[in-house]
Amino acid sequence: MQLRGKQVTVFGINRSGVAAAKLLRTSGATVTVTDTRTADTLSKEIAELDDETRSPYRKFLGGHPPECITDADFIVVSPGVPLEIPILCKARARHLPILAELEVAANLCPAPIVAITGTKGKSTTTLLTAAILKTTSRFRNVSVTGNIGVPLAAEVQNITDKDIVVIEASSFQLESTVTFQPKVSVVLNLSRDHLDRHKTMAAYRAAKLKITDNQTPADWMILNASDPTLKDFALSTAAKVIYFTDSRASEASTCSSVFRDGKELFARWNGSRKKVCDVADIPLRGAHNVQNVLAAIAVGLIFGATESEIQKALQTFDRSHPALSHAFEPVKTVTGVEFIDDSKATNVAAVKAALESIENANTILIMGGYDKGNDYTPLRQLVRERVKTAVMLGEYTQQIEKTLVNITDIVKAKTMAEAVQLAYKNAAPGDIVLLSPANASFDMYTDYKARGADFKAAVNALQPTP
Ligand code: UMA
Repeated sequence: MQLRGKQVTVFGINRSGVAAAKLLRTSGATVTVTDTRTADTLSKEIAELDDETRSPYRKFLGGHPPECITDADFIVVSPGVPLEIPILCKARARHLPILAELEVAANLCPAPIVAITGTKGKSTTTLLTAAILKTTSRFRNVSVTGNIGVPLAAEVQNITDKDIVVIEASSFQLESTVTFQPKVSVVLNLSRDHLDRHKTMAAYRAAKLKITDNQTPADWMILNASDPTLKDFALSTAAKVIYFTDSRASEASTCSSVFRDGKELFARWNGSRKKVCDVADIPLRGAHNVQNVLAAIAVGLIFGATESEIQKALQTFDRSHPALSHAFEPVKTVTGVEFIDDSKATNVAAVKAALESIENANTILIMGGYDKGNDYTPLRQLVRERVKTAVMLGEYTQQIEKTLVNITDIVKAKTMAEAVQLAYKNAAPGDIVLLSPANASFDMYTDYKARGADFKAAVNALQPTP
């Protein structure tokens, strides 16, 4: 990608936008930045941007006026900027390329890339994959970037061809890629999410599928054979396909695969079958995490990880990474009632996975939040079997209530403290209280972390029943 002498406008001045602007400028481009937020709410980001010996960036704040793209050769968008805003529609009409921060950064990346996407499990699989690759000591450094929190643009200048990069790739990032070509792509699963942004499942799916657009037969694509919605992904890739599945089903297939057989995980690799590890080696709770581990093992095997290296990586896995907080995280047991924080479950599929992992018929489920166009019907059966009370949190729970009416007891709470107290009141020793909202948090909180922190605080404030 030729950047020297180019005029580029970066949309969004947050982590991705700041990193992209700095990278573009260092690479010789002249950069304009623009954000709908005003200067007073952007003081930290502006300080980070302009804290250089060079002249300040040209900025358009408090909106995106037409002048912000007048001179641009192309546009770089932050993941959080929807592509359908009027100024970007105008830019498209003028045939101005609109590129993701990921597209620009990956273009400048000298190391092989493993890109991991899916509706749920991306962060966990990214960390598991990085842990396995680190244990092999085949790379000078394993860099973990993307949706997990650090944009690739912020890291790419420190990356060499002796390293490897593991990227958690969201649909928002993939949507505006053009030449992005990971050495290994991983698609964990696909279910309804982010329809407020993508509008249709077809568009969401198309954004995810971009992960393999430029892969060739020298690359690999790892697919979840247990997810029927991914069946025809294999038809859309030129890469070698490897399946993973939490059942033995794919053993019969002729492709290489990684699978579960009872209490053990196996690989069918280069024509032979080998045991990789025990399910008991998996450091995280829940059936969905078996799938995440299987996907990470497949990546490890591609890069030559041995069984003992994989076992060591799993046994020494660091669970303290912030991305693992609020993801089915046990908080505390109060008078025999266990409280689990799954605030990161911002879609229906994640709640389904949580309930499948619990297998406790006496669960009190706290749900609610900003609805991204969810369909809650896939939860009906599990809720009938496992949820004795559903606590509706916040103002926007009408759709959930409509779906779950007559299936379980429904109670309503205005605040998290009230929701936790109600849940505790409805629980008996041996029951589980699960915060697994199925929705984004923006109705009441800045993000899912703030929501999870509020849940933990409310749980910690509970007084044990004498
Ligand atoms: N903005 C505009 N115009 C608009 C809309 C927004 O200027 O029309 C501005 C906003 O005011 C804001 C910026 O654009 O300043 C948007 O920033 P951003 O949301 O892209 O923020 P970043 O800090 O760059 O975070 C992004 C990802 N955010 C989103 O995808 C929404 C982070 O994922 C990611 O960790 C980070 O890049 C680093 O790669 C977060 C996320 O919520 C965790 N992701 C979604 C998810 O996981 O469900 C996809």
